[in-house]
Amino acid sequence: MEVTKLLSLCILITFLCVDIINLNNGGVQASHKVFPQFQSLTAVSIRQIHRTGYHFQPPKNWINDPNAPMYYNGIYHFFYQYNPKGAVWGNIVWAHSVSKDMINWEALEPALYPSQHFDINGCWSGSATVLPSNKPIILYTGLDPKDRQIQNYAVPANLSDPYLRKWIKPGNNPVVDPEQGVNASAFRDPTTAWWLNGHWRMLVGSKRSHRGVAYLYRSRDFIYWTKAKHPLHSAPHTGMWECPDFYPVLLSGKEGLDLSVVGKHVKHVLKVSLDVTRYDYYTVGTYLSDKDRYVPDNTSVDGWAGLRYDYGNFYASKTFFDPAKKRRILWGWVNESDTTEDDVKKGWAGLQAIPRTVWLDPNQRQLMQWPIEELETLRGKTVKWSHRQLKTGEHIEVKGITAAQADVDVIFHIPSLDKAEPFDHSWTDAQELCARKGSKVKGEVGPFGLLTLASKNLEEYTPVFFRVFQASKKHVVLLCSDARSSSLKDGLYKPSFAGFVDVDLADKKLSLRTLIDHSVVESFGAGGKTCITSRVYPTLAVLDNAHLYAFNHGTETINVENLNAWSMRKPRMNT
Ligand code: DQQ
Repeated sequence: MEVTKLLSLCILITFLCVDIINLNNGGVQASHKVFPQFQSLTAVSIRQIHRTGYHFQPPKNWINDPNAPMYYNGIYHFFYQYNPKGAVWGNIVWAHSVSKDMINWEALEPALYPSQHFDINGCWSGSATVLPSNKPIILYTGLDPKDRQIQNYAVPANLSDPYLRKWIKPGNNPVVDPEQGVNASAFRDPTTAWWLNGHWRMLVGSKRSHRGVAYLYRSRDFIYWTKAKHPLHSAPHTGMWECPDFYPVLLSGKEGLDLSVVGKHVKHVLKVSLDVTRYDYYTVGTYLSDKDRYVPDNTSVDGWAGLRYDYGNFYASKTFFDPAKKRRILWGWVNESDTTEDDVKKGWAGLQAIPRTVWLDPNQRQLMQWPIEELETLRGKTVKWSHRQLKTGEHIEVKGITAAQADVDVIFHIPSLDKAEPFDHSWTDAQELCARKGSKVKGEVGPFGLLTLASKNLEEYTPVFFRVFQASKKHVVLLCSDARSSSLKDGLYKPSFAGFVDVDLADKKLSLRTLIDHSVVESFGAGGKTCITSRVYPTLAVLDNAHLYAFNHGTETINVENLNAWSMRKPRMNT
């Protein structure tokens, strides 16, 4: 059974599942499936119909977590977990790319690879901190000869090299050892450090039995770290917390903040990547800096019922503060949904979502996310519609752009909400609701939206759409990105990803931005309140045979107030 499907099933029988995952991994407690027979197979080049045009990818092989994104002396640095020898997880090194705009990338030699007793069995995820002396420093997880997870640091060999090509791992590593009581096979992914009251602080993800934990460490000099008596935060029944991320957000406005900002004008966000479900969850809350504790607001819940950055395929994410444009940027890994055999044939697996700017929603209950503005430099040929009606049952083609590699931004206006279908309060699972009420299931207000990567006669299509329900006091909005009809090919994982959109429909408008790139469809509902990324592998709707439509299968007419769609050019991508 595919791991992803298995994982969905597992939410019900969670901890049994953790054991299954560990078995698959040959005993190493990280949730990447290990395929020894494929680990070092060189890429086979075939017709690359599913390779992306403008998403971050190396020329070949496997990639996973984003590591240590940072801005340093005018250059954006991006590191990521990479298998230099094959298209499955294994032989992991820190690949390194540099950019001036986070869209065009130049690949450098790997920055870190196993070489010392403190990382001989692996260089796993970590983060960068730029010290006040303007020196960057990386913290990462190393696997020692006994496969114990320990935390190390690395520094640039030559600060005057603008690309920081070479990194040194000083001999006084590791800087953090799993001490007694800490699970040495579940102790990884150090965060960027923040400075407060004379000490650096950083987090390491872990678990104690089934309780997810973010251990807090303090240091005066970045070298000698001591574990705080209490973790920054922990939550029962959530399993291993991978790749924690903790940062302040302004109560109002889109500006990002340096990690060390505290005060009444900010809230804090704690994100954890839950190994058991493979989704990234976050809470919005308060950092009690005097006690070094984080308390989520009562509008945010820990665990699987909580808020997600993305209700689709998006994991092990990490943010960083970009001082050049005063914004916080989010990077997330988008894994494949095809089979391992497909990946070996393609010669590659995994990509990074388009970097997103994140800020606090004015409602202060959740984050907003939007693709970085630099993406717009790739926009080419454009099509514009204004004030077009979508009557019930209609689908109208958006003609004149490369529909397989496009950026689409639409504002829908809903003339009347009176007939919205009633919402049943037992419908708490958005993905299940989307499976039940797909794009072809007629409604009243919706389903309406886009049919992306569609073949001419709709044998294949990935609909991204809204459906509006009437609950007792408010409207409930569902956003779906449904892969079930995305491909005629069998053996793919084709989930009906969905999330609810916490939006006020007073103006009767809903916006949708969708980035389409051959095998990835990244959508931002209501200005970035709810985001969903789907991986799809059409067989007919490929390259010039892909089409894009706007559609409405609700009884109520929907107006497309504005639609802008662009063909997207290819950036320089790690060549
Ligand atoms: N991937 C890394 C780990 C991390 C996991 C290993 C998350 O450090 O916990 O490649 O995808």
